[in-house]
Amino acid sequence: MNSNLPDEERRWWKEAVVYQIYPRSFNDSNGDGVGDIPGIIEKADYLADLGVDCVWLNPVYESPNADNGYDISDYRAIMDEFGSMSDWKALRDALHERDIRLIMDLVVNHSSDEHAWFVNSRSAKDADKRDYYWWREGRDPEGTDLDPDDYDTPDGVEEVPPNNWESFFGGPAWAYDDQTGEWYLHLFDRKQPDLNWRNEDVRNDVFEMMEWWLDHGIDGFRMDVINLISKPDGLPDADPANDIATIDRAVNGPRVHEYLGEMRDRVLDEDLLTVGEMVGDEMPLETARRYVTPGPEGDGLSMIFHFEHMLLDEGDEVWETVEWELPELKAVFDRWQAGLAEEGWNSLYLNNHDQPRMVSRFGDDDQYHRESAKLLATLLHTLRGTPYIYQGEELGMTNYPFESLDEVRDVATLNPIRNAIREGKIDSFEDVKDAVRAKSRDNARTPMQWNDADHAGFTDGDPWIPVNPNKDHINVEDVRDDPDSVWHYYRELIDLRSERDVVVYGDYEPLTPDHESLWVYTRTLETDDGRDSLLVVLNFASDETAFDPPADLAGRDADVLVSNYDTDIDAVEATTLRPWEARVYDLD
Ligand code: TEU
Ligand code: CA
Repeated sequence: MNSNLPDEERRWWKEAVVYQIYPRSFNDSNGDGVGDIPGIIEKADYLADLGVDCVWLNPVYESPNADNGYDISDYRAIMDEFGSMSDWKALRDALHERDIRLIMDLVVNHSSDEHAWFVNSRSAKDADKRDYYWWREGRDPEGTDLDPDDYDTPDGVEEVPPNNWESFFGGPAWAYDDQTGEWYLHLFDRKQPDLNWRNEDVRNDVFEMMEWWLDHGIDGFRMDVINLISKPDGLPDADPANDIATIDRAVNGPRVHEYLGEMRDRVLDEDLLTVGEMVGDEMPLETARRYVTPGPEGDGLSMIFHFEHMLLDEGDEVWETVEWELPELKAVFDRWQAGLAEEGWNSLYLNNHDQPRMVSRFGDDDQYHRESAKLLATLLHTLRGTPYIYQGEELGMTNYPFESLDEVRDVATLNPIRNAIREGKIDSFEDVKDAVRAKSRDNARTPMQWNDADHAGFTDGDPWIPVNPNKDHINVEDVRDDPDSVWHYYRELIDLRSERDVVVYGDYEPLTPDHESLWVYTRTLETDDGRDSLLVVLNFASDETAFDPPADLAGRDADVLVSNYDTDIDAVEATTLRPWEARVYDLD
């Protein structure tokens, strides 16, 4: 690094670029159509060439795969399809040898219903592990707003669950279980029962498991829906006027900081990268800061994933999408950049395994595919925070042109569609096709496009999910050959981050909050060496846009460090930006 920023202010996880791997879709080494750990090892040099500093591995634990590994049946074993524990160790070593750290997904709001804990728990009301999950008696429908016909109970059971919560994946958040005639809570699929964190034994078991993985040399955790672990006392009904937001009752619950504080004290330290996924609508910044402030005032997570920019194009129904507007997108980021400027740290992401491809969503994946993918990359790498690249993003991978339900694999897409067809709200897939194309999680899960061969070089067998036909012109082989590609542009941005402290630590100041298509900001770092400043100018439009610099910057000497167009500039001046043009000016 290039400034004399004091060492105690540095953190490796602030300086890092994280690369997210969804193993099922990354690289298949044995031709069964499913990506696996040996397949990732084959690509370790690829990751090193790209220049990333850390890998976040989506779940690879033993799982019946109701939700692709987010339903874990053994936290200390590797899923057979993905390989063995010795494969996992070889992956860890292959990454560490290349100076790439490794963080693992921690999925402890719920387990699989096939986990030994749940198998025991459901077996009898007085089973040892009964209280590891949320079991409740049903209610008489009389006097509730609930209709017993909406629940999947055996003939003769005319009752409704203890409250009206709905699952994030559609339908009720409670399932009736025949073995004991009680209901269990599942905020996600019915094969993902929620763990009862009020039970100290649950917490002890989780913390021991985390220590076990840390003893295996990992560098941190990405914590799945960690703000759902504390449920409100009495499990009160939610406001039925909300859609799935009914479970907002369970978001940032009353004891969540107590539980995370225990985790911080017993398991975590500040040299680990810990990133908590925080579902829900807008989160108060106070709450956010509490999660990311070092202990004992805060929970000590390195950073969190919030969803506010992911909600901008969400309509009221699962398949309703609305247009997002640039001023709103900026407002979200400006709020978080300012909100965590003094205390805490931001994560930066524009897509992941649950979200549509960023170039299809926020860019123009057709006419200005390359330009807009690069512009979004510029944004991701020049805001203040830690960037997360989702596999394939560095090629500009796009959404998938779904034609039928047969191409859909995701439980969060299938469940609501099946429910809606059953309830007569829609007739067929055709009615939701556009929405699936725009929003389904499967858009992110089509296989990584390594080359233009059959199945994009992902597998020699039949891929578990279809390959995007645009592998013919969007693939690793081509982007590595083309010096002007999105891929090489990512490398440039990653290099810039390691060369210039201002990219990591500099203050963020937005200059055009209300502009319809321009996003302009400065980054400034003051150290004993003096001041280092960058100006970032992004044209979020397929048209040209005039840019007039603010008076205090106009006329200043500057070079353009990175841009997605050829530029020949030696000062900040009024200019016309080309479609999706991005420029990073060096002001010193
Ligand atoms: O996701 C949390 C989550 O609630 C959303 O991403 C959700 O999947 C989406 O909005 C539904 O349309 C995490 C994981 O990232 C996801 O893959 C898992 O399915 C989920 O938790 C359950 O573990
Ligand atoms: Ca395989």
